Amino acid sequence: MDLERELPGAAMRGEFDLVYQPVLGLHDKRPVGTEALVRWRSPSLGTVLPAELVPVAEDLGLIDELGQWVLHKACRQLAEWSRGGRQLWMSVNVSVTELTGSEFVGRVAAALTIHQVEPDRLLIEIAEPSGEVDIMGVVGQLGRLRALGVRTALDDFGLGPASLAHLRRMPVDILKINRSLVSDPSGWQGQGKPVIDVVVSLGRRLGMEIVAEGLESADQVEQARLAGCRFGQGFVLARPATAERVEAYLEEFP
Ligand code: G
Ligand code: G
Ligand code: MN
Ligand code: NA
Repeated sequence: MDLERELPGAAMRGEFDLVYQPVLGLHDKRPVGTEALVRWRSPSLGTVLPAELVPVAEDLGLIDELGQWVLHKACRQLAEWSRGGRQLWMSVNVSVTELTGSEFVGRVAAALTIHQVEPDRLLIEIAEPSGEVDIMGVVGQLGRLRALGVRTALDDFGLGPASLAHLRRMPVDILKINRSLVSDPSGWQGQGKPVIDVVVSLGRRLGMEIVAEGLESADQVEQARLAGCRFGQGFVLARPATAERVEAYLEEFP
């Protein structure tokens, strides 16, 4: 496949890029952080999204190289946006394969030092683990990240197959409710609301803050706030954008 032929060397050729999607506090609609989302700008294939890129990188053994590039780029950007005392966090997505690699925690520590980023400004997001992964390995690594002072998030919660069994064991600070729960057309009115209410109260009782993802209307934003989600993300609040555009957006919130 073309992807597999082109991917080796893409990092060296400078073809990876990050876009950033702001996360807002739902009480005051101000940005509290941004999430780094990788893009592969391939001259021959066009823009390749992570859903395609990440599995191929894993198959080819290039996921650590990709992940390292993302981590350093995101930390450098965070340091830049934090100058002048701006309090923002940066989310970086990692796959379970990356997280459970033996070098992962050390690499995060190194990136924080190199870019002079306060550990609690970095948020590592992992997708809800599915059945086959080594849960205790995931739990151990998340605990080590937290011991560094880094914050952790469980991404796409509510989408995976074994949510509740794992949730109580996960050392995470933030629960991100997947947009399938949030943007279901019947979501906030009919059967969706009790599901969201229970997820929010479960997360909060476990000591987590809640991010509602995929907010696409003002009504959803208000419902998420009323349901107890402290933070929100979605196209109606702010779309993923280049560093320059996000920088201009942040400037609007002195
Ligand atoms: O940007 P997009 O909506 O296509 O992202 C889809 C998913 O890809 C996100 O939910 C995220 O979990 C994952 N993703 C985005 N950037 C990265 C990355 O740098 N590394 C990994 N492993 N996954 C990413
Ligand atoms: O799984 P993760 O949350 O990391 O995925 C983030 C992806 O979700 C990004 O690729 C982003 O483009 C997408 N996204 C962000 N906000 C919205 C939204 O409001 N609606 C939809 N459909 N996708 C969104
Ligand atoms: Mn994410
Ligand atoms: Na998500």
